[in-house]
Amino acid sequence: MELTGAQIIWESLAREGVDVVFGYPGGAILPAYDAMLDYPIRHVLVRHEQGAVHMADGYARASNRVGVAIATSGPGATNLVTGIATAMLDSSPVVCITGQVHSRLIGSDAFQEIDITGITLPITKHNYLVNRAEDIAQVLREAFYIARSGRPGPVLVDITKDAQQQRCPFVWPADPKLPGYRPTHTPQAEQLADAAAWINQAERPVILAGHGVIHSGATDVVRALAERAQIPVAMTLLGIGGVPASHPLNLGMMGMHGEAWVNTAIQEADLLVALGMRFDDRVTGNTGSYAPRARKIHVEIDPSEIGKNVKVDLPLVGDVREVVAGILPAVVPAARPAWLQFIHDLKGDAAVRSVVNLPDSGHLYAAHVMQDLWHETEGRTIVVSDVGQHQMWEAQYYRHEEPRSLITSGGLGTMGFALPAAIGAKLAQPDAEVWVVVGDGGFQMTMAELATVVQEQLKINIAIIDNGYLGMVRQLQEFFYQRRYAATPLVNPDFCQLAAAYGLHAIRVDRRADVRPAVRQARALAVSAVIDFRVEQEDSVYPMVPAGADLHDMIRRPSPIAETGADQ
Ligand SMILES: Cc1ncc(C[n+]2csc(CCOP(=O)(O)OP(=O)(O)O)c2C)c(N)n1
Repeated sequence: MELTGAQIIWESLAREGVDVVFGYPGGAILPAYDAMLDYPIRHVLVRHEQGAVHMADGYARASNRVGVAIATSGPGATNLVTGIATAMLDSSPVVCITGQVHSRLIGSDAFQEIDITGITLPITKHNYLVNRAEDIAQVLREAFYIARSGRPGPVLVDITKDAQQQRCPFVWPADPKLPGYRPTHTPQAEQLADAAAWINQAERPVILAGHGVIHSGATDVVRALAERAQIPVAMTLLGIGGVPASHPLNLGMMGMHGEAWVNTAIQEADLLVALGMRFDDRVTGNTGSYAPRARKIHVEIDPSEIGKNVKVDLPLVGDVREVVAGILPAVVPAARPAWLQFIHDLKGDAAVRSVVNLPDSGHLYAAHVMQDLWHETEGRTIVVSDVGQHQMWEAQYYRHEEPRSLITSGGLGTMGFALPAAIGAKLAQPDAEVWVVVGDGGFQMTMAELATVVQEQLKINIAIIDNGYLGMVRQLQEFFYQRRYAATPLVNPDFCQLAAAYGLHAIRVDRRADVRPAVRQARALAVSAVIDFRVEQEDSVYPMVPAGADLHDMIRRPSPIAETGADQ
């Protein structure tokens, strides 16, 4: 069959099982848009191309399928950059298709010509410039394979306008033909046996569960390992949901804003079993003093992560699910009462300090909102959080039971991620309840996508944690810059009027007693709702490990007495 390059794009996407793409048109991609009308693939018109990639990314994270974003050349392509980098840092499988100027104009600084493959080289897993229609199917076949295999990541395919217009025979390649790309590895049997032996010998082991646990669908085997050997599990931000929050061995989040008992357990451990995580600096603090008593087993699909940040004693390169399944048979059941009791005792102290356990002072704290949202929804929604203090409070107080139920930008920490990513998540899981948890700063970065919510008739609930500041930066200024609030106070629009302008339902909440009724109301509505939670303006996230400090060197919440006093 003879087709245009533009038609081949859609034929290829259909063969890859794509049901929705997120995009924004322009001249260089117009042949593809024109051809799109003849294919039964849903196109979501975004309001800014950054939103398109975040949507594709949110779609991928919610579903384990490849998300697709489309943009035109020049500014359309450059607007994708932050979204691509976000997907890269969090290993999210996304394919971006951009239009490029006519191949004869390349290199001439033609109107809307930009070297997007050059620009995105370091932030894509791979990218392509295609200038012949007959290469499009093969390249897209490869792009999808690369995006989803091994350690997933974004792939960009830049297609010249003439390649979209040319006609050629369409042949769907049987395989991606990438002889130099070997994304899967299997550890040797002796290594698996060593790992089991180390686990059996350990007295104070901790499992560190990262995003890879969720990517590889390893929840059940990780849980089996934890239960059989009674190993407590600490999670990275992106590992949340990998083990149910209600599981007795789930410790919670580790790292800069991890609870004190989690970080203390890591520092006291004699064995760390790191699964699909990469010892990011937000997780380790000072690597020189990180888990000094622990031998370290690192299970990781990407060999370049082994030994990158932390010296590892036993590397196991492979898929987390397969590796843990390989270790399990030789793991001997254990009880470890002393170790578990030690950690249990640490938790008591934290509960006393927690703001949600203080008497109601009449002030609304973001932690209250998170805890009440969790209670109302029973931890069964998809929460898409943005970046900042609210992101950490969400991670601390919303207790996730399921993998893929927390979607957030971890590695790049991209403000503006949440609303568009939630749109993608909702399209990937139409039956799921989706909540956006976003700061008043981050919301304003991509709030134009409210129009996309309306145009696509989506039901999403948006909780703005409105503290009148770029809160996380204000916190840094409070702790380390003598409260000199340079460029962090925000003058905001009236978010309720803004929501109403889009035809959405708006609720304002400034008392704790009103949180749960507002959540109930939002859930009951057919239309999307925006809740403006006016929270304490100068609250801080505790504990906090200052950047580069020792993991055990945490700033703790001031004592409850001082806290209550400050409230009055
Ligand atoms: C695109 C982008 N720009 C700047 C930052 C730096 N940054 C990290 S958190 C933060 C403040 C976020 O404020 P807000 O969205 O109101 O959330 P809050 O911390 O108050 O919960 C800033 C500016 C960032 N992460 N992303």
